[in-house]
Amino acid sequence: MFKQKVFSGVQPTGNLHLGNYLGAIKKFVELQKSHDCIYCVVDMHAITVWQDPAELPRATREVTSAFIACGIDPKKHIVFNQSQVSGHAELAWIFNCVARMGWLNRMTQFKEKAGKDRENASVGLYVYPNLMAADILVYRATHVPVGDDQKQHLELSRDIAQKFNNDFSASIQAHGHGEAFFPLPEPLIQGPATRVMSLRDGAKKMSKSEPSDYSRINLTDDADAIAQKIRKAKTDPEPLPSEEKGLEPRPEADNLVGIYAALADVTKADVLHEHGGAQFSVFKAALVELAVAKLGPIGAEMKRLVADPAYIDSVLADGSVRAQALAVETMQAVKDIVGFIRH
Ligand code: AQP
Repeated sequence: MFKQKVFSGVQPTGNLHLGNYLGAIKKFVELQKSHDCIYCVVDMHAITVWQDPAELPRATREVTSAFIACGIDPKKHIVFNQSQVSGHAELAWIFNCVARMGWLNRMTQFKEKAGKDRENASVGLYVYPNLMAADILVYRATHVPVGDDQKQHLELSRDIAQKFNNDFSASIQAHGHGEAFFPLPEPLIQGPATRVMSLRDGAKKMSKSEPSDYSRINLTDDADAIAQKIRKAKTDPEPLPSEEKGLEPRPEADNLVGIYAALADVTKADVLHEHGGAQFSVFKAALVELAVAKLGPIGAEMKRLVADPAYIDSVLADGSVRAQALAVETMQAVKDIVGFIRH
């Protein structure tokens, strides 16, 4: 009933890392072959926590350059920054009135990010998932490639779409939109690296905001930095197991095997078939070689692209115009459905 369409976003909040690449951007690239795709630099999400206005444009261009360097084609698909398409904020407001407090109170990311100082967190951080639902649904997107950490937010997006469809059912039909106006967007969370962990602690997610740079591989790291970080990555003294089951009680080993598998486009079982029984010194050397071969060209291309901000800005401007045209169409229908008079 709904045309298949892909939407996803990345926040311009700091160092893009291997988790962002394997959990999200690499999938974005693959989906271009089979779907119409819209990829967004979500600058409005970024300001839910303080961002230096002098730094935000650089970070926005860096994410855009990563999209392109990883292989996203901004001509065939749409690449833009969220703040330039007003439909995101407009639909988010309507969703603020659809989503329930009880739903948002269950969001674990808010609890983690607000920490103990909840009273001092921005209201934007609290309603972040409503804006995320609006990002997806303003294009009536059906599929959303994300890392495992976004699963709960995607479930909330589906709940919001469902409640909107139910609450406004009569009006949706009266305006000729059939049974349901919004699709229930499906998360695409697949493969061996949906949750890449810190290189220093197998229990923590690899993250942009972690103070230790040794916890992550940044997409702009050069070969020496990649090699050093992998060599210093925390491991245990045992050799690699030959079966996946043997990784279960060993989060650091599991993480490195998952990274290897995702970079090589094979399964963890394939990696263990080849490297089972190897000492970490040997396996890490193979991982360094693979990571440098895969990430080196991306980092070099990102550096080349960020040196040309006029080109990056032209990509975002072009994408914003095309995204705006799609979002306006949805918002006109939404305003009719909700009962707003349009002039
Ligand atoms: N460690 C990860 N493993 C797999 N996927 C990940 N993603 C993030 N971290 C991992 C996925 O990357 C996409 C973009 O993430 P984001 O920038 O929108 O938000 P984030 O999750 O807040 O990123 P960070 O690095 O974790 O930032 P901080 O440190 O601020 O919390 C999303 O699809 C996300 O799932």
